[in-house]
Amino acid sequence: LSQDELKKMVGYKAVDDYVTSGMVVGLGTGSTAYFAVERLGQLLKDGTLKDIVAIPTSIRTKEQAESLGIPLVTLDTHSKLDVAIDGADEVDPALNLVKGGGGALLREKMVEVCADKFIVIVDESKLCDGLGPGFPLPVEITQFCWEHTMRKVAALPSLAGCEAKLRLGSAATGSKVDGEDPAVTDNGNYIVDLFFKEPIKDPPKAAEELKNTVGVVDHGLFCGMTTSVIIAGKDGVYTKP
Ligand code: DER
Repeated sequence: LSQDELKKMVGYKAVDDYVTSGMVVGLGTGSTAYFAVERLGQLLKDGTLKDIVAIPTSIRTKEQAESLGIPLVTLDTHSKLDVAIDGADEVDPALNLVKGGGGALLREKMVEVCADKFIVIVDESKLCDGLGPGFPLPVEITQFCWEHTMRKVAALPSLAGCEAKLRLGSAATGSKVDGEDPAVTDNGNYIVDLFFKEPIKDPPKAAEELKNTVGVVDHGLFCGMTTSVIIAGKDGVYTKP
């Protein structure tokens, strides 16, 4: 099975297994979440699901959902969601995540902390023993004095040894540079990607230090948020825990 077919399997399964009529559903961002949004649109169209409202986690997910006729609301009217479904860049054994490869981490976290269930959908390549080396940690920062904030972030004790790089080009393409200008998120901020040679020893501590750094809007460590991870691997689909 191709990686796209694996992503489609878990995206569809998440909607089939966790979404029922009448729910408020958070829609993630990225190439795996794309399939969950597609499945939700299908089931609404064929009448399997009714009375669903959804909250997108990025402008591009909003546009995809609108094209599928999925009724959309925002956190302003719906601060409590039944379920949110999203991908991840890395999943550690404690189900802590690195997210933000697609530049949507702030809206994703805002939505996903409000969901009764947060279902993560990944292909097996995202599983890791420790967060960091497998995918750079995105940190969303203000544009004002970004170099100052980047220096402060890189010097945080829990992030020792990281190399910080301002994300250039499109915010959505992760650390793959596709332009010379700084990437700007849906929220008008910059993103710094932190590259690690060794795993982050204490992700919750690192998350706290990042949030306490003035100039940091939010970061891609999603700790203690995951309800379940649906994983598509070569031997089929399985769920953790
Ligand atoms: O940017 C994000 O947080 C995405 O959800 C990312 O973590 C996963 O994107 P992918 O499904 O395209 O790998």
